[in-house]
Amino acid sequence: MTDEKMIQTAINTIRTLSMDAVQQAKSGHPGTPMALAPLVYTIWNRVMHFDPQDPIWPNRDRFVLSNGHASMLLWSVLHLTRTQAVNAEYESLGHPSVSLEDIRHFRQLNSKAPGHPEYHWVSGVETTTGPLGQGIATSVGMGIAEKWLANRYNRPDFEIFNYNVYAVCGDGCLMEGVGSEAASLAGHLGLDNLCWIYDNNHITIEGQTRITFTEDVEARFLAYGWNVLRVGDANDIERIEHALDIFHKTKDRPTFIVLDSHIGYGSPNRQDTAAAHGEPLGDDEIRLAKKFYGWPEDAKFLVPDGVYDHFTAGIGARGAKARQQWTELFAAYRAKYSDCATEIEQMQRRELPTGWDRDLPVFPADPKGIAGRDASGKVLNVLAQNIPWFLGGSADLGPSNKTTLTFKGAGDFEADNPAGKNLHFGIREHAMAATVNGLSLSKLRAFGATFFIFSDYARPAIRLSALMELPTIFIFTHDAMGDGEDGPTHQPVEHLASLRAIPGLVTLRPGDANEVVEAYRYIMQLRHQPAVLVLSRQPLPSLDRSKYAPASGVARGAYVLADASRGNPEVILIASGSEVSLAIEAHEKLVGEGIRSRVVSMPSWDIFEHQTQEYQDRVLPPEVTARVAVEQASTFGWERYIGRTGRMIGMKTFGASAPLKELQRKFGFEPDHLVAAAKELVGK
Ligand SMILES: Cc1ncc(C[n+]2csc(CCOP(=O)(O)OP(=O)(O)O)c2C)c(N)n1
Ligand SMILES: [Mg+2]
Repeated sequence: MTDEKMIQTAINTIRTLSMDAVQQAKSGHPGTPMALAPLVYTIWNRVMHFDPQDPIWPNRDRFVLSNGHASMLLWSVLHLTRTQAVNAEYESLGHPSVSLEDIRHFRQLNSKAPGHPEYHWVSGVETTTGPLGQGIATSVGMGIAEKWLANRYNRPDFEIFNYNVYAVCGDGCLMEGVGSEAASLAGHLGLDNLCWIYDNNHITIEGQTRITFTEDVEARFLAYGWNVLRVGDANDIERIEHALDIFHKTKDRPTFIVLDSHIGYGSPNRQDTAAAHGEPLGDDEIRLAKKFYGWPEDAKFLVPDGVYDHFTAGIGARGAKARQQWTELFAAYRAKYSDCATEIEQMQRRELPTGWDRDLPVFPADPKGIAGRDASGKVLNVLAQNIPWFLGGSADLGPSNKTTLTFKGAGDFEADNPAGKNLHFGIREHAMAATVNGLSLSKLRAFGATFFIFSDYARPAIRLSALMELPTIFIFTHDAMGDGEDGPTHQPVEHLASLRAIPGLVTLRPGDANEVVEAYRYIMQLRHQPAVLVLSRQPLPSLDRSKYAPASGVARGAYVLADASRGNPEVILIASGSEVSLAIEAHEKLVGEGIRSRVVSMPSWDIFEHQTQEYQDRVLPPEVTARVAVEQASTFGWERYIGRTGRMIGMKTFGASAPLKELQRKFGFEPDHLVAAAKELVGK
C-alpha cells in the first residue's frame, strides 16, 4: 500500500469504527467523527508528542475533545494507537486503554468507550467533556499550568516542560458563554502553547447555524488577541499540518484554527444535515458511506492490516522517542537539581511536600474574633509558601475574598510574569472554575474564589471537578447574610444545599478561625476530591478551646463542641459557620436554666456521613430526638439530622437588604430564639 493510501485507510478506520459503534449502540453521534477524522489523525499521528505507552508522561502534549459528543473520535484513536491503561495510583496496567471490545460496546455499562470522554475512567482522556464549552475552558488552565511549570522548573539546557495543548471544539462550545470567558482570558495571557481548532460545519442539533449563530467568529477571536487561521477543507491534512506548524511558530498569543468541514462527510443522504449529528446512520446509509470511502460495505468494526502499525510508526515512534529523551533529560536534571526533581515527582503523584503544614496559625480565644475569610487568608499565605505548586486566585474579588497571596515573591501571574502565584481570573467565575480544573489536571494544587452567591456562575465546572475526582479548592466568602445591606441578590440561600447534593464534593462551612485552619488541613490531604470552603465575611468569635472541644473535630465533619455535664444531653443544638457561636450562646443560657444541652458543630455533612455509624450515633445519639438545627441557609435537607420532631432555624425565603443585626432579628438568628425552640422541645 502506498503511504497516501495507508493514510486514507487509517482515517477511514476512524470513520467506520465511529459509524459502526453508533449503529451498534443505537445511539451516539456519528457525523462529527466522520468529518473530523482527518484532523484527529493529523494531530495524533503527525504532530502530537504523546507516548501511547505512557499516557501520563508529564511533558506530553494535551488533547482535549471539547465537543465531547464526538467521543468516538477519541475512542478510535486511543484504540488504534494502542494507548495503555493506567490506574488511579498512576501504575500501568499492561492492557489497552480502549479495546475493540470496548468500542463494540460503545455506551454500554462498564465499557471503556462511554458516551462522552470521561477522565479517570479512560486513560488518555485529559478532561471530561460533554457539557459544551467546558473542554476549551479547561484547556486554558492546562495552558497556564504549562507556562507556570516551565518557568519554575526549566533550566538552561533543561527544558523539562514545553508541551502544547490542542483543543477541538464545535459551534456549541463557541456559543457557550464559558467558551468566550476562557478565550478572553487566554488571549489576555498570551498563551502561545494553546491551539483551538473550530469545527466550522454550520450545523447544530436544530439545523443550520444561520438560525442561531451568525456572528463573525474569526473577528471575535482576533479581537480577543488570538492568531486566527483558516483551513478551508477538513480533508486536507497537508493544510491542517501546515496550520499546526504556524501555531508552533506563533509567539505570545494563542492560535485559533477555523476548519471548514462537512458533518457526516461521505454519507450521501446525511452529509451536511443536523440528522448526521446525533442519530445512527442506519445500515443502508452506512453501506453507502462505506462504498464512498472504498471500504468493504459489509465489514463491521474493521481495522485493516497495517493500520495499527501505521500508528505505531507515527505517534508511537515519535512519542516513544520524545518520552525517552525526556526521561534521560530528567535523570540528568535530577542529578543537578534534585530539589526541583523531587517537587515534580511529588506533584505528579499529588503528594504534599514535608512540612506542608508547618506554621499554620493557631487562634487564641477571642470573643470579638476574626472573620472566616481573614483566617483563610492567613492560612493560604502559609500554605502557598510551604507548597511550591500551590497557587490560585479570585474572580476579581481578591481583596474581599482575602485570597491574595501577599508574601514576598508570590507575584501576579501575567503574560510577562509566568512565575506569579496570584492568578487574576477577572470577572469570569465559570471560566475560573474550569481553569482551576485544568490546573489541577496538570497536577498543580489550585484554588479559585468568589462570593458564595456567585458559585452559581461556577457550578457546572465544580460539578465536573467532582465527576473527575480532582482535588480542586473553591473558596467562597460572604457565606450568608453577612453581606447585609447588599441585599437578597448577594445573600446565598439554597447554595449550601445545592453543593451538598453534588456527589463526592466536600463542602465545609467552618465555625471559627481554628475550624478554618482545620478545614484547610483536611482539604489539603485530599487527593481525589474537590472541596468547597464557605467562609464568613464578618468576624466570628474564636472559641475558647480549653473550654470547648478542639477544632480538630472538623476532620470528622461534625463533633460535640460543648456538652451537658455527664454527657447525657436532653436537647442537641446543631450549627455550622457563623451560627456555631450563636448555638454556644444559646447553650450557655440553657445550661444556666438547668437544661442539659449539647452543641454539635457540623462544618461538613459529607465528611460526617463518611464516619462510622458508631461515631455518628455518639455525636447525635438516636434516642435524643429534641434537636434544633440553625444555619443561615435553606432549611432544605436538614430533616435528616433533626428528624420529624426537630426544629430548623433557617431560610425559607430570600433575604433582605438591611444591616446584619436587623436581618438576624428578622429571620430569627438570635440566641433567645434557639433557647425558646429548645425549651419547647424538652417541654420546659
Ligand atoms: C452545555 C450543553 N448544552 C447542550 C448540550 C446538548 N448538545 C449536545 S451537542 C449539541 C449541538 C452541538 O453543536 P456543535 O457544537 O456545532 O456540534 P456538531 O453537531 O457540529 O458536532 C447540543 C445542543 C450539551 N452537550 N451541553
Ligand atoms: Mg456544528
